[in-house]
Amino acid sequence: MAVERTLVILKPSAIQRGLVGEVISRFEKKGLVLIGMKMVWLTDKILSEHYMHLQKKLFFQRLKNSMKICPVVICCWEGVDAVKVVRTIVGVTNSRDALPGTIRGDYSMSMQENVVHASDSVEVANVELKRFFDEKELYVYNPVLLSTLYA
Ligand code: YYY
Ligand code: MG
Repeated sequence: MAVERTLVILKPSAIQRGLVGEVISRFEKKGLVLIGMKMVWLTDKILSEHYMHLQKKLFFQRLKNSMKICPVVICCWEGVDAVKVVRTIVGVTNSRDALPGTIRGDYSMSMQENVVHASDSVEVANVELKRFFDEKELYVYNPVLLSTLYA
């Protein structure tokens, strides 16, 4: 069993709509372990890196603008297969296609304003965590329920 870390950003659509607690609660209740969290106002520079894979898209600037209308909340979640588990909880990119029970499926009707970002592979998660967190902001501790959660 591989313990992984993954990056989640609660986008402006989560902050503006008061969904921060609800979204974090879903990851917590699933059994993922929160090892880092902070509120940040993102800049065009970091967003250009973060969305580099979309730089040729017509919506690139619009997407970046939407990510800096207000601060966001950035989290690091840890757990066995955390990258895949978090993506499953989040749902597919277009919220109108996302299944009920997923965050995007339950809370959004939009492609762009789809509430959360989540890393899409272990490799990407490692790059994204380095981009948004200093190593000292990620905590190593012993969650007492862990042996029960993964029994
Ligand atoms: O990883 P994920 O967020 O599900 O999708 P990406 O393909 O990485 O795109 C990042 C981000 O860009 C997406 O969450 C919404 C936005 N976006 C968009 O506004 N319009 C598209 N046609 C595709 C993506
Ligand atoms: Mg992506």
